[in-house]
Amino acid sequence: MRFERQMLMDVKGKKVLVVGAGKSGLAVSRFLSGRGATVILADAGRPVYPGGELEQIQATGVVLNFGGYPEVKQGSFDLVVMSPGVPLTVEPAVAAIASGVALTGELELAYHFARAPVVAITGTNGKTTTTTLVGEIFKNYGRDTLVGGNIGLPLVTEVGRYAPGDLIVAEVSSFQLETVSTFKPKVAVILNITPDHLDRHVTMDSYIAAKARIFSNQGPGDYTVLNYDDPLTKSLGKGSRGRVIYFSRRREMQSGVFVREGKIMASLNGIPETVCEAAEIGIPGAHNLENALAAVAVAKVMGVETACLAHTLKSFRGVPHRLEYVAEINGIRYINDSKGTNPDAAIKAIEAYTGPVALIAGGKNKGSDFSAFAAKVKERAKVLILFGQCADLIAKAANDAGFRNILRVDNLGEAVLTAHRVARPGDTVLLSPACASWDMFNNFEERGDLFKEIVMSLKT
Ligand code: UMA
Repeated sequence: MRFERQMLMDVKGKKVLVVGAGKSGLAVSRFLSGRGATVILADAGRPVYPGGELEQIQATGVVLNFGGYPEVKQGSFDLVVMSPGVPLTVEPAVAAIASGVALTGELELAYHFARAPVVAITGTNGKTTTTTLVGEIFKNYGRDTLVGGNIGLPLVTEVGRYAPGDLIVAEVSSFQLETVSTFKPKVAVILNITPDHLDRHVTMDSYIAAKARIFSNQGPGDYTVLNYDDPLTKSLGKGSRGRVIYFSRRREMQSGVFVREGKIMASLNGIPETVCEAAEIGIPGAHNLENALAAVAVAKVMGVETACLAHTLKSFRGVPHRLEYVAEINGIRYINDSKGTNPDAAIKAIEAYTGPVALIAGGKNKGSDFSAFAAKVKERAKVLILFGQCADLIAKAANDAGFRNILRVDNLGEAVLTAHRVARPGDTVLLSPACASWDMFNNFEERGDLFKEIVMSLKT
């Protein structure tokens, strides 16, 4: 990835191509045009925005190039900024790399303007919950904290408002990490790595390599927080030049964050300290305990007082679309886990509940293998209700695992009504699709919001 630091800091008069006109591309375009760059915002599709956003962005002088990309060659652009969802195999990226035009992404750009220390959090699952929790911990501790990144708020939008004494807590994705070059968070967290986004990264090795870029520029004054229980993540520790802090929910450690006799313990300077009872944390499931342990590690290395930290761990109730309690109707609990967009996340969601589960799943396939998911369905679900593009693939995996109670429907509305019909008091109806939403929805939020709306309509 070639770019010059000076170029990012001083874009006045520079010609910049922004690729992808979603949230990230719009934010980058506004930011750069506000700093005097000539911005061409390109998109392979023809995005539609609500409420005059298109006109607003044009009014800032940004030139739109929708339905394809302009040609990139030496001299045509000074800089190309990629949106995270656009792969580096698209024409403008390939041409920029081949012709020596500087290329970067929104995360790297935002980092150049960050004055506050950055805590960056990645992982296949749990990123959003952990990022939000860490943000809450710092806010409750009285630090002005920007919570953003892959969570839905492009950092570049707000980064300039935060002073050196403040804090930036960034959820970062493997897509965003692909285009970083000098990004150097004070604390880098990898929660876990299981197969995901293989349609984009192609191999596990390249997915892991993208994740590991989160700490690749760290030095001795920085911290790398890693999950000791996740073999892939643990093994990355030897590659960090920062101080590695492990967390584990399975084993006690001399140094790190772990659980002893049901208590969350932090031992970072050789003296173990009790934070709170593991059972007291406000978010359900073993995977959420791991998220909480990671948050404890971050808070401790950044000097948060234990009493304040414990208070937030107990009061934090999670994030929308992640094991989100929606309603209880006739003794049946409805849970929205629309953010369960890969098999591993859906497995963890199923495991978080005792009692029979009516599971709603399906959507856009990201190249996932559904065999472990199907085995968990066989073990814990009473019925599997499938819709969307990869319903066939999941049905086959479930069948192969010996699970027969599979119901096929055409859409989410039918799925909820079917679940409502077959569930009994004491059951949990769980939307945890194990797939992306993009075959039928713009994003997982839209899918989750519709689920909640339909469930609430059952109440009346
Ligand atoms: N597009 C192209 N060419 C392509 C592909 C897409 O022009 O080859 C265009 C599309 O037509 C569309 C635009 O690119 O108009 C979308 O760009 P984008 O996919 O980067 O989406 P944004 O709206 O900019 O949102 C991105 C992140 N999306 C992805 O990484 C897919 C959001 O993460 C993030 O919240 C946002 O930036 C702000 O930082 C979402 C996500 O699903 C939540 N992330 C993945 C995940 O969590 O698993 C990584």
